[in-house]
Amino acid sequence: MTLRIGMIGPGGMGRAHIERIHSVISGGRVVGVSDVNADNARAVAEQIGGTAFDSSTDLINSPDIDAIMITSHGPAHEPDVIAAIEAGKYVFCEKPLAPTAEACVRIMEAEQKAGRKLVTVGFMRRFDASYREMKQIIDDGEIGEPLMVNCAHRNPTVPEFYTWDMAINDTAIHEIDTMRWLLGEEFVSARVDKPKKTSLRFEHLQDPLVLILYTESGVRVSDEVFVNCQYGYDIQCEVVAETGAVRLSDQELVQRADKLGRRNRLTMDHNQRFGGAFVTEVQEWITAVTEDRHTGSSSWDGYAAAVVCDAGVQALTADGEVPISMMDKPALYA
Ligand code: NAD
Ligand code: ISE
Repeated sequence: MTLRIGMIGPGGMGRAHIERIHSVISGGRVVGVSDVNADNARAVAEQIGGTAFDSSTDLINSPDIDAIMITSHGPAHEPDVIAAIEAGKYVFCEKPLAPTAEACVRIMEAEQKAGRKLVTVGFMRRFDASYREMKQIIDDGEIGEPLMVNCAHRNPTVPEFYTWDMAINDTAIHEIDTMRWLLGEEFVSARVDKPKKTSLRFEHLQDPLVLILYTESGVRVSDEVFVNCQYGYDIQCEVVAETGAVRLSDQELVQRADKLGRRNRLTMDHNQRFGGAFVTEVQEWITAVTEDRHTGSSSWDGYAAAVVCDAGVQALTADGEVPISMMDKPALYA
């Protein structure tokens, strides 16, 4: 059986997912699209030989669509995720699940009413081979208890529509989710340190910044977010533990040696850096949906990340630590 996928918002991320699904991933095909930009929906539908739906509601409720992928902008996710749940269809939603914790709570309420987990949030780093090996080393107790984690999330540049809060709820959200998963703990406080700003940024941004988070057991996570670093898409992570440390290795498979020295190429965007993780993530989702089971990050993970983001955004304009408190986890997500 080929899973018939309907995609809402086939922009940059959506088209990259379509390319993967139609080339290296098996078991699924994007057969319908919708977009607020109807011209875009028509163009993508023509490329894939599928249907351009007039609205996301029509796409979600179509009997010709088995499962939904949402790759529109974060603020647009909530109504479509809820409509997919109400239609009883599995839905893969790109991060963030929704821009605020309250919106994520509404999504969890809809899912609890449906009585089963239908929502997968696109936190792809959980599927990255390097992060997975790092987690295995920690979980096996090979380096003792983690004490500190130092992360860096650098992008070459960001467009002018990237607002000041997006450093946290669009960019750092990746480390927030990955660290919850890697350490198996929730965060209890957030602080933002604001170093000297790069001159190569839009005026409205604090760039770079450092988000400092503490977990329940006291692990300190620092996340340097620098989205106008110019030189590459550079993702770093080192876990310092009681008897050892483990860090992500560099990004490319080969190292060149020549008159200029020993060096490797740097990736320039998320699709290059996390191409393998995206393939594994979407393949696992298609396989799971075909077998009528949930996989990947849940709405609870989307909510937990949003709570930390809300505190981080607050910390951007406040001095000192902002406490983080989460609701009790509903039984559906236990
Ligand atoms: P984009 O602007 O390239 O594409 C978004 C598309 O959604 C556009 O075609 C736009 O017209 C459409 N759209 C907007 N509002 C809509 C609505 N209400 N209904 C239907 N369509 C709508 O943006 P993008 O870079 O592809 O980002 C899309 C999503 O993917 C975001 O949630 C973003 O955070 C996420 N993303 C994830 C990663 C990652 O590393 N996992 C990387 C980039 C983007
Ligand atoms: C973008 O939305 C992503 O998710 C990328 O992975 C991240 O690096 C970038 O900062 C975000 O804007």
